[in-house]
Amino acid sequence: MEKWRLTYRLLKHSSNFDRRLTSGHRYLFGRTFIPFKENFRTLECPSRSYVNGASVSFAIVNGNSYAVQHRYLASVASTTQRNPDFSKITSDDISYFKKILGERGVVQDEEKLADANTDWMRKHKGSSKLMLQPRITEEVSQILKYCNSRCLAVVPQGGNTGLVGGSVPVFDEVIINVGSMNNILSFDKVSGILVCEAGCILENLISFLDNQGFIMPLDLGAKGSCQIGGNVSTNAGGLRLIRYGSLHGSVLGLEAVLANGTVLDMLGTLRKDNTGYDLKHLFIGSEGSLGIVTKVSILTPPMLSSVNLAFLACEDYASCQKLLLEAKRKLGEILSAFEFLDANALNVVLKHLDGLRDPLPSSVHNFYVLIETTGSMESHDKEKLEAFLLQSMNSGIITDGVLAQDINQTSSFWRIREGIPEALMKAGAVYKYDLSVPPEKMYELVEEMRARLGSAANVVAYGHLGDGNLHLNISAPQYTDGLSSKIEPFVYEWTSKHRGSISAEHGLGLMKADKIHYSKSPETVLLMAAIKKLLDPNRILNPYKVLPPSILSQS
Ligand code: FAD
Ligand code: 2HG
Ligand code: ZN
Repeated sequence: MEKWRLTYRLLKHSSNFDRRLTSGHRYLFGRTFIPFKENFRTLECPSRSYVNGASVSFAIVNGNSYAVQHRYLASVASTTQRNPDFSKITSDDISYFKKILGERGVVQDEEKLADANTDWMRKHKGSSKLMLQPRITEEVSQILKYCNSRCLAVVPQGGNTGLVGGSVPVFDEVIINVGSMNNILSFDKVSGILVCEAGCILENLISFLDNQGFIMPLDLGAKGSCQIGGNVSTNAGGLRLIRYGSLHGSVLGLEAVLANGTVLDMLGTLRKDNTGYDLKHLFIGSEGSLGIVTKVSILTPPMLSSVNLAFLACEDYASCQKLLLEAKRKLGEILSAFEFLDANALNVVLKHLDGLRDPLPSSVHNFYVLIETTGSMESHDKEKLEAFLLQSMNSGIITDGVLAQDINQTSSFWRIREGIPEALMKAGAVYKYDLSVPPEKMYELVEEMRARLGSAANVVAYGHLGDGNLHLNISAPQYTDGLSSKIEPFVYEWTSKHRGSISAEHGLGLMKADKIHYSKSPETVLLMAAIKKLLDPNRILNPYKVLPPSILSQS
């Protein structure tokens, strides 16, 4: 069986907006290409461009030296005051950090700090003067112990690809980046359990596993920059969740360092362990507010030989839902991704990313769905997929479609889907919402939003339909108070009314710290605050994020 290998060029944090998140290719493991019946065509391979450029300007709010700088005023960021209990960095502090980390681990270079102070969306900008780069857990422990004793606030940072302002300082917090802790510690082929340090870049892990005949259970557009520690800390979802579940399932163990420097060894490699509370779950998705994740043990699935990708068109949203149901029923265990985008999303990508073209150019469609199957028996998978596509076409659920015929087509289909956030950044200002909504209601919100905003903005919808996760992105020439007030709180109230979640996978960060009550009951939020106070009594870890500062400052 032929096996395709791709050379990935990783480029982390190049300057300004040219941050490369992914090679633009997806790994394909011994692909089979399925020719399909009359209705499905083959496609010529377009060239690709991976530049993530955007020339947007900041609407910076300049108050006193601790004013928060951000691009629009619709979040907790606009009202946050620096916690006066926090100390400011002194030369003695710098000397101490140099003593434990050496010169190399203490970054004061302005250019590097400018990058580390600014989030991927260019919406949030801190003013930290110090980034620390530990190489081993003991150093993380010493840093936190010291910061806790000095009451120096810190922000844990991974690849800085987060989309909710969680990974950058709000004021002058010390940035702790574990990117230098990037060793793979062990891999067990029989169990498929990988143990690695938190700073490993996701794409490097994918590459490592590729050589072992395994895959990572998560995959996302930011894989070229994001780190596994960041993925765990945000409980990242991505494109494979429908098949392999969330990180709460595949992360088997963790090592984390608490605010006072205590190292919690929870780095189990067992599938089953019911000895008391499973505390690792507190750190999965806690966005650096409870501790710094330093090591991860994760269950990885074996690479299967037959992978297929179809790019399909549906005329209405109801058909997308029917297609999902049918895909679950008919494709069953081989279904590995079910992603959707609407016509506005496709148009933004085609307009702003070079080298891509409409896979179904003969007519305009309202919705597009990518269906990926992954299985172990080519003939079986092929038969299943062909029967499913033919039936969907005959019943009118899909109106057009194309099956990837080679690795280039597969890459370009995925590039269309994964490139949407990047294309939107190039288009101008973008208001981003990441919602879990009952799938049958999901597109009603999009239509209501379009009616509210009229021609003032381009309302774009896409996401992980198979997981009930809508990415509602509102693109406009610039951020304005008028637009913000038409979107919020409406979007949160609507989501809450339908018992949805205001953060399906990106977290709360700074952007939604004061919005948590839309998705969590007051009692739950109070318990979270109590846990935070227990683990981090001085609140030095990622302050102003995740929980409303007003609740944490009570009592
Ligand atoms: P960062 O952005 O650096 O940090 C994110 C949060 O985790 C911060 O609160 C930070 O304080 C904390 N953190 C980071 N490292 C640690 C650590 N070692 N210990 C404790 N806390 C830590 N998300 C999805 O869920 N699904 C997607 O499909 C997806 N696609 C994306 C596509 C693009 C183009 C981009 C830009 C982002 C995407 N994201 C997606 C959002 C983002 O959450 C993920 O990229 C990723 O999980 C963040 O990892 P990171 O290493 O960049 O973390
Ligand atoms: C994706 O699925 C990411 O592409 C990013 O989660 C979504 O930018 C967004 O809104
Ligand atoms: Zn997503």
